Amino acid sequence: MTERLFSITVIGETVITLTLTSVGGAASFDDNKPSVTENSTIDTVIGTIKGEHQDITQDMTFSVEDTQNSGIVKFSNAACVTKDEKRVCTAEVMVGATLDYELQSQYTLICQVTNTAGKNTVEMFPLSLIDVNEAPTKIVYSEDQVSVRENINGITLGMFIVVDPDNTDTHTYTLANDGGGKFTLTQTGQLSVTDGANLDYETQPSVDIEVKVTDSGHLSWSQSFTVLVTDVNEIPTKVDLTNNKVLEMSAVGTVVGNLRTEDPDKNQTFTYELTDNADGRFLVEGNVLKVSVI
Ligand SMILES: [Ca+2]
Ligand SMILES: [Ca+2]
Ligand SMILES: [Ca+2]
Repeated sequence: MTERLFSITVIGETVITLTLTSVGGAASFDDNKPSVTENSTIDTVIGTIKGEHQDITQDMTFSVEDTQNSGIVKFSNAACVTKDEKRVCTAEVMVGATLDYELQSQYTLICQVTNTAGKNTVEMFPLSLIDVNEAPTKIVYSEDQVSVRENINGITLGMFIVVDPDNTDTHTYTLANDGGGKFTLTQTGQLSVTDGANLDYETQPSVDIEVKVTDSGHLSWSQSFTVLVTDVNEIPTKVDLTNNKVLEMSAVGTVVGNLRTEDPDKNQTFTYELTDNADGRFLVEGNVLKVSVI
């Protein structure tokens, strides 16, 4: 007896197989495990969705959703051919929305294929985002204001803290401008006044510095800050008299001269008193030295 083999195809009842491949995409991945690099622009091709149908009379359309309903992936229109006695339809899988690895790194795609007869098949595919290093975007200071009191050398101030889209990135801090050598910064962002800074509110009430921060992938961000030098009341350094000679027998109330003061602080007022009035011979009124007794 000759054995006969029969192949029976039940038109319209056959299963449609769905496969998601990296064909045409920027990154290669195993079939049905798509991946795409974060920050890829919209319309970037990720790969190809392919539907196969044993009924060559049936065309297919594809649609996609994801469990987060983010619209992260979209399909192009399908193109269909008959090959090896199958109907094969393909569409490009493209980026449909912003891809931010740090926001979400895994998605589940719900892909549906519908044939001409209205029959559906649904497949779920995991989509992985690939992280890329991104540059730091900002530097903030640990206090409300970068400030320091004048005259204090070698003091430790606050910390600079970087903002980087990559959550686990590491960073090194340097001063691109150290304010003329008045400030230092540790690699971890700790700001200090140098030993020889001699910050003086009266001559330089603010000092500009620039902080540069570099991440583990050598991407950097620089930002300028103004350090406010705050005023401290300082001791007067000198008192003198505009005239220090007076004739003998001068009348009571005769003006000898005016007292003047030198003081590091500007716009200050002074009061005077005589700690030694030469046995009552002189008195001071305001800043005026007068004869008190003939
Ligand atoms: Ca990243
Ligand atoms: Ca980074
Ligand atoms: Ca001062």
